[in-house]
Amino acid sequence: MPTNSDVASALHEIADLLEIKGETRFRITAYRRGAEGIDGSSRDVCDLSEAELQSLPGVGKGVAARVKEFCQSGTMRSLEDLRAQVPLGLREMTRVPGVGPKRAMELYKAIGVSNLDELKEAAESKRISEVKGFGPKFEEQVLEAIARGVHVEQRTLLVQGMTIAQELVDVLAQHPAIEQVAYAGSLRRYRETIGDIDILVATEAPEDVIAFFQSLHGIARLNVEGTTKVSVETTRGMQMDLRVIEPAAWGAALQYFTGSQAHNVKVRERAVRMKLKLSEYGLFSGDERIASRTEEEVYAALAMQWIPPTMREDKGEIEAAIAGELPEIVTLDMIRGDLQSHTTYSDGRVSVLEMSQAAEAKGYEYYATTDHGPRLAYMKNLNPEAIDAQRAEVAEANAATSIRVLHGVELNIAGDGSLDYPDEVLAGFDLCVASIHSQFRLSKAEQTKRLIRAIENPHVHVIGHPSGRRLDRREGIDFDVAEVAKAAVKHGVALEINGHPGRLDLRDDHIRWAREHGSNFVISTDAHSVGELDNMHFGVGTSQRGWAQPEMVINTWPLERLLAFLRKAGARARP
Ligand code: DGT
Ligand code: CA
Ligand code: CA
Ligand code: ZN
Repeated sequence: MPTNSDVASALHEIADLLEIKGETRFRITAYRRGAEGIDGSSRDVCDLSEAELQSLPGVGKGVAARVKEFCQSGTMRSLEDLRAQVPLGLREMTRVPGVGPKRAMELYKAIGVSNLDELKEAAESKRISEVKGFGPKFEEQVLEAIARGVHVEQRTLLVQGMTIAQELVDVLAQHPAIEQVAYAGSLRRYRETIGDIDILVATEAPEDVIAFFQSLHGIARLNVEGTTKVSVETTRGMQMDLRVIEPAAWGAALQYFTGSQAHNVKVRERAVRMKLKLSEYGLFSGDERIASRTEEEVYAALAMQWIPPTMREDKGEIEAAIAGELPEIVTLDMIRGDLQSHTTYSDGRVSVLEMSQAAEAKGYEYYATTDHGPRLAYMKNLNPEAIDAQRAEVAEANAATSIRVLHGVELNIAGDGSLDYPDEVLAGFDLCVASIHSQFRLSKAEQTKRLIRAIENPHVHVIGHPSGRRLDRREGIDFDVAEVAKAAVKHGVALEINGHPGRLDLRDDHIRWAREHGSNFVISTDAHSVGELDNMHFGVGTSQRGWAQPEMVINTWPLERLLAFLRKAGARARP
């Protein structure tokens, strides 16, 4: 059965193709919004009825019908028709500055130019200037752009790359000739965005494996180099590098292709100083391979601790690993509860009870609802009249589950640092998260002051997604991380590491700075649906990139200790 991301990909592809065909913005947007709604659905859309589909945000009647068709047949007539009408290379042509979807289609119709190579050749042989509406100047522009390299760096959100990579890894793992398979590169390092997907396969039968790649679906273009490297472009325009290696070199290859490049350079320098040579094939002493099977073996042979992939950025981890002083980092199994999430009292999809049961099913000890306070007036929020009703539902959820359900709130920090409710109302919540959702353009000094004022409120426990950035939409606020961290320590407030894949906020470097000032953290999903509770690993990965230690992260603590923190009882023990 197609996954939600398969369905969303197909809809995005329709939108891409319509754009090239010069269809109306309205139709294109309808497909894109539909794709986003489906991507964000917590349930498998192929299990939904057409009516249920249409209740997803952005999904209208037309899109719903196409989704049904896709779920039943594995494709959509309209997509197949469009694919037949629009050669794939045209999409690549649209990336040339000055060409765009409309002109690409015009050139295709007039002189049959259907990819970048043909475009270049047509410009060189001056055939483009013969087409009505195009001149020699345009030809020059095109050649210049191609010479500069058209591929403007396009980075993809970690979550999108991971979904695709994980699906492929799962498929490859089933292949009898494949002994090991994993994704590597920036994806394995949990970078917030990735340039491409790197997948590593260990096999004794590279030809079989490469033939298998070639038979896979969703591949637009594939380039095989010998028996070790396959570059792939997926139909959605994502780049993928597949490396095929012998099982005996697995650890060395995984270490090499995980990177980062800066990390690798430094590790290799250490090898050289030890009179060894490190490559993707292994660690060698002269001609003798002394380590290669596992990463652990390779690092051990270099007399250093194994370094978690998320820390491999050459930001001090190599020196620490040599000294045997890598800090302990947080892993998913250490997380005892999720402390930011939304229910139907604001913009969440399901009830307090359903979210609580889902948190219980994840094995958590505690869980908090934190619906939006009333200052977020443009959407449904927790207005003062609803607080008591929700508190009663929280009590019911406590009775109905074995976990501790906390009644929290996500407050909005106004430009001056004030919050949604008066102090006596705030005092009634178990947990107050305060976040910035507006006024992103104030000066650094004003933003810092605003955050610190919220921190100074005696009822605030957590600053939610402190920078307010959205990776796909807007930069976060500029603020003084050190000053905010110091104030947070002083007032017993934790800084959130928000695991929503569009946020990942605090970001890695900020965590690292805040940590130096003794800050506490909380890793939360900010889930708006049951499915989004699964995003915890993105927060954990980000916390690892920032070297946050379990001791610093309040939701690795047992319930009693967390409750003491929430009561702001005394000084918090920190090493
Ligand atoms: P990305 O794809 O831009 O998000 O970043 P990465 O780190 O995934 O980079 P990528 O895909 O170019 O290469 C994957 C890893 O392979 C990289 O982290 C380190 C290794 N690697 C690739 N090319 C080189 C190279 O020329 N020198 C070194 N030292 N390592 C390389
Ligand atoms: Ca990569
Ligand atoms: Ca790559
Ligand atoms: Zn928020």
